[in-house]
Amino acid sequence: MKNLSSALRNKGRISRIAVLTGSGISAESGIPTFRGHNGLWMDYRIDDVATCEGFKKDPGLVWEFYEKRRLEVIKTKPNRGHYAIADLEESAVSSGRNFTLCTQNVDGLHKRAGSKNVLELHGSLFESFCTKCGKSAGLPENPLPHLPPKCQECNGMMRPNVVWFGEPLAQDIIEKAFSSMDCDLLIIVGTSLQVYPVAYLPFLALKNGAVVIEVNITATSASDYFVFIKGKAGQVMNEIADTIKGYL
Ligand code: BJW
Ligand code: ZN
Repeated sequence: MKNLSSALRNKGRISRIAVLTGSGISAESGIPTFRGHNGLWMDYRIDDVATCEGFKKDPGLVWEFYEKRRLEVIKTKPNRGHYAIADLEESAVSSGRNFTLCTQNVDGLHKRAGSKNVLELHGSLFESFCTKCGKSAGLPENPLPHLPPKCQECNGMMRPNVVWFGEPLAQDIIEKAFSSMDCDLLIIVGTSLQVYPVAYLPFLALKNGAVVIEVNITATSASDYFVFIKGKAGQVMNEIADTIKGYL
C-alpha cells in the first residue's frame, strides 16, 4: 500500500470520494464476470441476451437468462470487498466527506452490504418495466410463475430493467456519475473498463485531479494511468479502506 499512501499524502485533504465497481467485486460471492475465462459471454451470445434486438427476437430466452441470474444472486451473499466499501462510506460520511458508489453491477450486493449512496449504472436484476406503458415493477425473490411476465396495468410485455448494448444509460444516473468524478479520490474495483460510457469515468476523475486507484486481479489496458493494486477485491479492499481512513 506504499504507493497508495504516498499518493494520498501528496494529495492532501480528501473531501470527495468516488468508487466505481464492476463484476469482479462480486466474483468472490460466486457470481460470474462477463469477459474472459468462465465469463457469462462465453456461454451466451451478447446479441441474443443483451440487446433490444435479441429481446424482440426471443423474449423468453432473455427472461430465462435474467431469471436464472436473479435466482442465483438471491442465494449468494455480499463478500468482504462489498463490506469494506460500505464501511469506508460510513467512515467518510461520518467525517463529513462526500461519498458516491457507481456500480455497473445489477446484482444489488452493494446495497445488501449496507452501501447507501449507490448509482446502479446498468440497472438491476430486481426491477422490470413494461415495454408498452413503461410501468415499473419489482421482481420477487422466488421464481416468476410465467415468463415473460405481463404488465399489471396494460397486459404489455415486461422487460428486465437492465441496460443493454446500444441503449442509453438512465440520464439522471449517468449525470450523477459524471458529477461524482469531480472528486479527490476514485477507487476502481473489478472492472475491465471495456464498456462505455462508464469507461470514460476514470479519465474524467484524472482530469479533475483525483488520485485514481485501480484494484484488479489483472492489469487492464488503462492500468498505467492509475495507482494499480493487484489482488482479489475481497482480500485487499479492507487494507485499502483502512489506509484511506487514515487520511480522512
Ligand atoms: C476481479 C476479481 C476479483 C475478477 N477482484 N477484480 C464509445 C466507444 C466505443 C464503444 C461505445 C462507445 N459508446 C458506446 C459504445 C457501445 C457500447 C460499448 O461500450 N461497447 C464496447 C464493448 C466497445 N456501449 C453501449 O452500448 C452502452 N450504451 C450506450 O453507450 O448508449 C449510447 C446511446 C445514446 C443515445 C441513444 C442510444 C444509445 C450500454 C452498455 C451496456 C452494458 N451492459 C452490460 C449488461 C448489463 C445487464 C446485465 O448484467 O446483463 O453491462 S454488458 C456487461 O459489461 C455488463 C457490465 O456491467 C459491463 C462491464 O463489465 P465488467 O463488470 O467490467 O466485467 P468484465 O467481465 O469485463 O471484467 C471483470 C473484471 O474483474 C476483470 O478485469 C477481472 O480481471 C476482474 N476481476 N475477479 C478484483 N476477485
Ligand atoms: Zn404496461
